[in-house]
Amino acid sequence: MIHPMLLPRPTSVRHDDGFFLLDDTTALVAAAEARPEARWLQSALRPATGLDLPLADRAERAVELRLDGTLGTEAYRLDVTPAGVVVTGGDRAGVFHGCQTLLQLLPAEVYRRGEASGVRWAVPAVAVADAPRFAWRGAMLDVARHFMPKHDVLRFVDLMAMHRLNTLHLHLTDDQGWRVEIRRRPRLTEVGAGRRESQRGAGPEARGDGRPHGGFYTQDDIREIVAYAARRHITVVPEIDVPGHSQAAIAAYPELGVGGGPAEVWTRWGVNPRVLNMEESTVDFYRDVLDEVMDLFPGAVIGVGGDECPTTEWEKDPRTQELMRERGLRHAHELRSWFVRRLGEHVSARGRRLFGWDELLEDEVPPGTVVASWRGMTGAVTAARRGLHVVSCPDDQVYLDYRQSEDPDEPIPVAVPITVEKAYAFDPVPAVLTPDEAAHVLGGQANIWTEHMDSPRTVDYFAFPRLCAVAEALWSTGERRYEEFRPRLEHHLARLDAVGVEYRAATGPRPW
Ligand code: TNX
Repeated sequence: MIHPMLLPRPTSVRHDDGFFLLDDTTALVAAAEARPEARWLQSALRPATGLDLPLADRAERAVELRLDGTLGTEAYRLDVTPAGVVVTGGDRAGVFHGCQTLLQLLPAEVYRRGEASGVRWAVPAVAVADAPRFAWRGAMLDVARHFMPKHDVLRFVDLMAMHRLNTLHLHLTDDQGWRVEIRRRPRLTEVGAGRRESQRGAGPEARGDGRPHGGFYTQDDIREIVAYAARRHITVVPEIDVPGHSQAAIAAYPELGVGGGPAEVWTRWGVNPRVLNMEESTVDFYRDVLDEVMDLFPGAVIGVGGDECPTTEWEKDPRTQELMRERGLRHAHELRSWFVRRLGEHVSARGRRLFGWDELLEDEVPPGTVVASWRGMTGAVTAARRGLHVVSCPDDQVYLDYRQSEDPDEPIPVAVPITVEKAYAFDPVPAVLTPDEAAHVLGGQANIWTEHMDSPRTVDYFAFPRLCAVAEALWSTGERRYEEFRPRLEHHLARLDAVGVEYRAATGPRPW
């Protein structure tokens, strides 16, 4: 019997005798509703196996895709016998996850994009029953600090799907770049998508990378990414970060800044003192932006950031003080929640929910807001107790920009080490919550901040294999033991090798 070494680990796996051989007599039989998943499976299997798996109404030797609503959201069963393969999904997403598990049962060569010769495409006989622990299983990509070309985003989406992750949070704007075309405000990308060479500042926080950089997604690019992800049952959550982290927008439209003075797209890292001004016209500007964003991203949740917003500029600015008096606000930080609330009204008027970082909890937040707890898990506790939905992404466990070991050769040694083992121990539900409170935790996500990742190669190195560990923490139920996970991960790395993922090897940093 071949142990299938599935990752993330399914709820249950029964191993039977024998195997099913995929060959040129095998056909695909799919419920009408699951045709898109059937076509996806065909295209996933074809390059390496050279097999077409034609769609048929019935067949002697078939891979069959069925739907059974009693199984539940995203759940599936996978039954392999020598006579055939049946994938039964609780919904289309469940069918898709079952197909991903089917791929993992095949030799790792199945992930290659060219025909692999001399491989027998034998699927071991098993009965898998599986369902996710959490509904929000995410990864955040910061495409603002360093742009990730569309082609590489699509590849990342495929890697997410392979790990049964279902939410891609795109951090689309920051001080250092605006990455999404907004038709009514073209300068956001004409000016805001590029940054010039930095004058290196003092101290590590103040340093940029000293190189000009740019790039953005056209609206067609975004539609393509969203559709490509949807095909893989991944929702893309956009984030337009306000009212801090906004210098790229201010560079494009100086009237958005406090005092209205000129700015350039920021060339340094760290927390920027520049913030948006709190005029009504700024609310109008961002409503227009969010209108286009909501047209592009059909998901239920729309991110507005809200993190790391210094109040010093507001405190020093007479016009802002006047606005505060008019609005009956006593402390400058209340302006941030005022602004976020205004945008929240706009977002909820279109039936969407606001999504933001845990700083939002420092003031009242609109009901229905989804809070990302990043400064450890205290935000998760506070939000859940206030009845808000939570996505856990504590920096000390799932910030994949943090270094992976204490090894002095670790390239780009940011912050504290987060090993694979540490990432694997991630639990999105704080232990102190009651079951009722815990029900507010939608799930979690790993955050990939890219100040120090200027290429998709580097993102591979930081994301993998830690993202494999996080994916299992978000998908699998039951006890998690690292000693049990480790051999499965070792086996799984052969799949990543076949895809061509430049993960960090257990033997240490690569010599670059
Ligand atoms: C904090 S997490 C940030 C980001 C940085 C990150 C670096 C959050 C909401 N803000 O702007 O990129 O730390 O680890």
